Amino acid sequence: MAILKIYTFPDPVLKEKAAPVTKFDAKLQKLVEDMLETMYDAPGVGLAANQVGVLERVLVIDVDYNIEGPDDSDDPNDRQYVNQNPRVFINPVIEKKSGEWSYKEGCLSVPGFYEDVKRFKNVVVKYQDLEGKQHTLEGNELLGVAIQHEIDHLDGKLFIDRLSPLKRGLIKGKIKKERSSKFERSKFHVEL
Ligand code: QAP
Ligand code: CO
Repeated sequence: MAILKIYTFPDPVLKEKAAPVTKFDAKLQKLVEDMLETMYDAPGVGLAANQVGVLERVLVIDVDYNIEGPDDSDDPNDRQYVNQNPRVFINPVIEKKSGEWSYKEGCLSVPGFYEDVKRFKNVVVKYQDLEGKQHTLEGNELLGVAIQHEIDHLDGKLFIDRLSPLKRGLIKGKIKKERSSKFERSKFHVEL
């Protein structure tokens, strides 16, 4: 298993549309294992293949687990993961959607920013597992939001693209300013 690099806004790979998976082989299994490890390490509740630079329709989600350990420790080795419920979705398609629900979303590809996003409260998603077998699952509230947020990634869309132009502009401006100051520090100053 390996922890993969998570691409962040404005990397162009996040704007690409991912292609359907056609081969359910060992390589796909390895990608899913690495994506799960990367999500739990982050930690996050969902990860789409685009976010690790792979343009295939693959998602991992776990909205059920908790991390326990000493509150004062930053050491990942002190973490204890409880109630893990890893879900894998290959070629997911939303079949039914209903209701409205707003949730303060974040994204591992837009670190440090959280905003309310309005989405469907309930979705029914059709997807394949690692063996290529078809399944149908209903997701409500947090799981429903996670499925919609992650499928958006496969279509090249970020949660900030669903905000008002004003909020989106504010966030994009802050990220660009942050990036340029980091660049300046590394290029022109040895010490801080
Ligand atoms: C998508 O998001 C999601 O900014 C997954 O500094 C969002 O795991 C599903 C994260 C809302 C359901 C509801 C974000 C971690 C994780 C950050 C995430 C950060 C560290 C986001
Ligand atoms: Co995301």
